[in-house]
Amino acid sequence: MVTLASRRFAVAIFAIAAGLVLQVHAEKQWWQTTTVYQIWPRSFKDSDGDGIGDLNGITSKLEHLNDMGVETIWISPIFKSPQVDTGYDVSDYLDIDPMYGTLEDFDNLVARAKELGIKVILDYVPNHTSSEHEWFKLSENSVDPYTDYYVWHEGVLDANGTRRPPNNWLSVFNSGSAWEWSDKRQAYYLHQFAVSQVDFDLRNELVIEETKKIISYWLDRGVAGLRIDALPHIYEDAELRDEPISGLPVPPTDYGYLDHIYTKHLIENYELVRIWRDHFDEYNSKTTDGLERVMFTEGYGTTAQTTLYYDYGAHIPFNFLFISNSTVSYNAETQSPAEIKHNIEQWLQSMPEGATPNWVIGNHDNMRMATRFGSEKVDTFNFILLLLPGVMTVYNGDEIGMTDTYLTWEQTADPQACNTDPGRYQGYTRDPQRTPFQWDNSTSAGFSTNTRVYLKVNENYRTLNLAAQKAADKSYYKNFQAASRLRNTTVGRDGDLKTVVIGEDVFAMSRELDGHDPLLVVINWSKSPVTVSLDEFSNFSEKLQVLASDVNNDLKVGDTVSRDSVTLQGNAALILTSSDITCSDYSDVSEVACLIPSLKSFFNV
Ligand SMILES: *[C@@H]1O[C@H](CO)[C@@H](O)[C@H](O)[C@H]1NC(C)=O
Ligand SMILES: *[C@@H]1O[C@H](CO)[C@@H](O)[C@H](O)[C@H]1NC(C)=O
Ligand SMILES: *[C@@H]1O[C@H](CO)[C@@H](O)[C@H](O)[C@H]1NC(C)=O
Ligand SMILES: *[C@@H]1O[C@H](CO)[C@@H](O)[C@H](O)[C@H]1NC(C)=O
Ligand SMILES: *[C@@H]1O[C@H](CO)[C@@H](O)[C@H](O)[C@H]1NC(C)=O
Ligand SMILES: *[C@@H]1O[C@H](CO)[C@@H](O)[C@H](O)[C@H]1NC(C)=O
Ligand SMILES: CC(=O)N[C@H]1CO[C@H](CO)[C@@H](O)[C@@H]1O
Ligand SMILES: [Ca+2]
Ligand SMILES: [Ca+2]
Repeated sequence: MVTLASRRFAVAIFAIAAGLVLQVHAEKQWWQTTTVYQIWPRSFKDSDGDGIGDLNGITSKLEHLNDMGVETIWISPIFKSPQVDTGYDVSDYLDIDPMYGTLEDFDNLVARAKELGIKVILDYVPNHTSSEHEWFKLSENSVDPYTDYYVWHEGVLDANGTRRPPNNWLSVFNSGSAWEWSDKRQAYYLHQFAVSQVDFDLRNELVIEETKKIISYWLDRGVAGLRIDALPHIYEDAELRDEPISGLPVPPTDYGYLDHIYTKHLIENYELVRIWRDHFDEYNSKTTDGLERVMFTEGYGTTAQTTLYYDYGAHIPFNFLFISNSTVSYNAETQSPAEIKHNIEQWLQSMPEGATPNWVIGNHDNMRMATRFGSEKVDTFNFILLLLPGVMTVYNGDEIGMTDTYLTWEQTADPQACNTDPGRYQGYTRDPQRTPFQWDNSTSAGFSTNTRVYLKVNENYRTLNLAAQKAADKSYYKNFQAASRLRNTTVGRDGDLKTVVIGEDVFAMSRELDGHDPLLVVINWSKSPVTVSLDEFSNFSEKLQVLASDVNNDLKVGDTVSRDSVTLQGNAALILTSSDITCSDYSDVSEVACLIPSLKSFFNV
């Protein structure tokens, strides 16, 4: 294991040797350059008209995902669950919830995905089970070996004989104490999330063995990896010490009331990731198909806290810097070319040498990308993230610029919001980003034949939908597809990265590799007119040709601009390359120039 100190040293040397250019050329495994598409199964596609998305619905859309350029899908929890927290409360890790289908449906999905070359990743929730899980029922009745599978405590008695929880810990979901009394067991159990999401005691070796069995079970069923949920919350202080008050102006039952020094980011969480990585490695060493199975980890924290998961064996610890930097949410107010550059560099400089970078633009826990940044920035962020080196994770619907849906207090289902009140729920609810996928302008946006669906469809579906964007000459979707094609080239996979801020308003980044066609992304944030020179990118020819442009831009594939004087309209987002390149220079089809004819037909030019 690399220590933090020696790692920083290695990074420093790397930074000096590489100058400002990140060298990323090396032999790569499938997962190091993949695009991960996060599917929220409940609202993706309903195949049987019950108003709830399901596995057969996902299977029916795999071909479409392939066409879009997606190589990996990550499906949020589909396991048996009472659905108190949309499946993040699992009652059987080894079975599929009937509302999503059956194990057979799942096997069909994996088989079809394999035919199309799509990898499947599942969500694994190791922190807690639903209180309806068989293990919890047995634990509550003190049946061995399950007695100590969860965190139990008999509580403490006040002077007047009243019993209360052992400490002041609070639930993440703002419901007050993280401890709940069980009459059966005559003890409190810990729940960092909802009352019915019971925290495991992962200091118990038997529980760790169970986690390994669950991982192997799904790998055996053909998944290419697991995304591990809520890592920072796995271990809590063994001495159960009270947490200090944060001083934030929130009610004392809100999670933010305390400073979580004893229930979050404990070093034991990282040590558990190491145990799992060893398990993955052992599994991989026994397989003969050459497919490396991998572990993605979810842990919101400072960049140092998150990148430390790499050192402990996570293949990809999700990078949320395009969502927030753990203190400040990154949105239309905080964005600027300088911040973009800073975000990119912060991650690259914090991750250990040789690690695979990754970038997340949205997920089911945060406002949609188009709502956070404004619809006019959809192409901007898709171009940047798709053409950065490493893994990009996109949340379903962001590729067509879906926006958050307003839901009333009565329509709200998310426990994190329902535990607050009608005056405050909007600040906590995660439902607006979870409404049905907008496939077309038919009933329920083509998501379901049923007019009654899990969360109401956004009213903008009549114009904002995939079918319309496929039919248009230019659209967010077509731009996503084009950028995905360009990402899937030698330079997109292996090119060195250079990022530049020009003046205050323009962000530009290149991917370059000796002997291969280069790529250049240029973005304009400006409100006041400036014409910029891109001469800093001196390896490009003096005339640059357009490969893709934002939906409001008049520039078309094949149009040329002068490198020393480019005028960009408001919110412009362009992907450019040298104009002197031709496909015949190379025999390799994965060169940018070889894609130009297909990009032209793509945009009908
Ligand atoms: C990437 O390009 C190769 C050809 O170089 C092609 O076979 C493959 O389907 C492409 N993948 C995607 C996701 O577009
Ligand atoms: C017992 O004492 C505690 C404070 O130590 C107080 O919060 C609680 O309300 C008391 N209960 C009763 C029944 O008096
Ligand atoms: C997050 O960003 C804000 C605004 O740019 C900055 O003040 C703060 O220091 C950053 N925090 C971290 C942990 O990087
Ligand atoms: C619905 O979509 C179809 C196909 O995309 C289109 O032909 C039709 O005009 C649309 N109808 C309305 C009312 O927008
Ligand atoms: C430009 O080309 C030179 C010579 O091939 C190379 O050394 C340099 O790294 C390239 N610049 C970038 C930003 O990749
Ligand atoms: C960026 O957009 C603004 C607003 O439309 C425009 O005035 C400005 O000229 C553009 N900047 C560049 C560098 O083209
Ligand atoms: C980003 C993410 O997946 N967050 C999840 C963390 O865990 C809680 C409880 O399992 C979920 O509610 C969140 O959605
Ligand atoms: Ca269904
Ligand atoms: Ca825990």
